[in-house]
Amino acid sequence: MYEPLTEQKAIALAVRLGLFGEDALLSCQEIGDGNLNLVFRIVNERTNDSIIIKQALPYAKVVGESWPLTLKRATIESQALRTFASYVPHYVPKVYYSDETLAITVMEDLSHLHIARRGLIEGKTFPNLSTHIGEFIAKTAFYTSDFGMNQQQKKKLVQQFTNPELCKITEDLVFTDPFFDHDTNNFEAELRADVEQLWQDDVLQRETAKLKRLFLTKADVLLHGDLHTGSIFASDEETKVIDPEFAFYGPIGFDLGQFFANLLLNALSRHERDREPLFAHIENTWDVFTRTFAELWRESNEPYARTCGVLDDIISDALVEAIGFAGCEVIRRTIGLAHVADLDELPLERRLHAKRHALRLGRELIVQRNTLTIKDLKHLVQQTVHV
Ligand code: SR1
Ligand code: MG
Repeated sequence: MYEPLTEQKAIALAVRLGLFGEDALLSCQEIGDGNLNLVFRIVNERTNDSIIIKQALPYAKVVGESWPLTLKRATIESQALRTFASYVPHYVPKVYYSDETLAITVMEDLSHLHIARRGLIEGKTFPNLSTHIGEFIAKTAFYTSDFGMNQQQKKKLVQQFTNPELCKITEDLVFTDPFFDHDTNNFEAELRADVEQLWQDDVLQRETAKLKRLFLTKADVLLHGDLHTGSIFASDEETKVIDPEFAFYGPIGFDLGQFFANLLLNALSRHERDREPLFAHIENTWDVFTRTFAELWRESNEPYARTCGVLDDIISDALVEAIGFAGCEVIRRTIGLAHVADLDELPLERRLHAKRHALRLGRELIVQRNTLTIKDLKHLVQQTVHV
């Protein structure tokens, strides 16, 4: 039977599973600060060994019990972590145990690392972040695509990772609600005029509808599905991707776009002179992604691997998608239901300025996505500054 764990019950579960030695002295704290789940950290006080038990709640914690949410997402998450681990074990936490009924995943504790979002807000640079995330996205994308995997096996994975309820959240919160006067939206009263202008923008809506359709229909690669900087643990040396409960087969540019957007949002929260590390991370992510993907492509059995232009088309489509998806993510994190601390923690005047900037930037990313290069993103930030 499913029941939400308490700290005591989480300890009892860890004991029952034999995850610590018999003489362990266990303590537990619920440390979840995300929108959806409970996260228990259990420590053996004698040895300092620790584990994480993550449990899905049957509703969205950020809203409350009025928003029911499938427990199946815990199974999607543990299966995605295991699938990613088969390609990039160094970039995901180890999964020790999972239970579909209890909706739990027991995994490696990464508390020695920082949540990348919090670290970036505090001014950390995480010098390897983009190299690691570029490699993570390239390898997971390539190996789960029809280029890196047997076609029959891929079709089975597409079925396994059909994730309709969590995809619906993204369809609504990222691709729809922020572009209309919807009651899930949440923004400062001072932004109303800017937001209403966006709601009346036919060009923007038409282009966003195209991106939403891609998200709904293009089963290209297994995606993390929610790859913002709060889904990444990092230090100067290490990077680990967590929380793939939104995993599904979708367009190759989606994870890239969400990652770019969250770096851009952090850039907008900073003074101009401090933004360069974020732009450098965006360009390096793209560089590592394209180089890694191209190496795998060249070594593959894909019959078209040596046909001139085929890889170039895949890469250029991925960039157009990534830039467009980044625009949607920038806008929804500014006026939609789920915000980012990078902007929300700014004092009011700076926050309003940064959010107006974000709305203009998000729009241009979506509308101009077909003609922008990766280096243009930095210039677009400069051009869309609100005056
Ligand atoms: C109701 S869930 C809101 C957001 O939190 C998750 O992390 C996803 O980004 C989702 O859109
Ligand atoms: Mg999450």
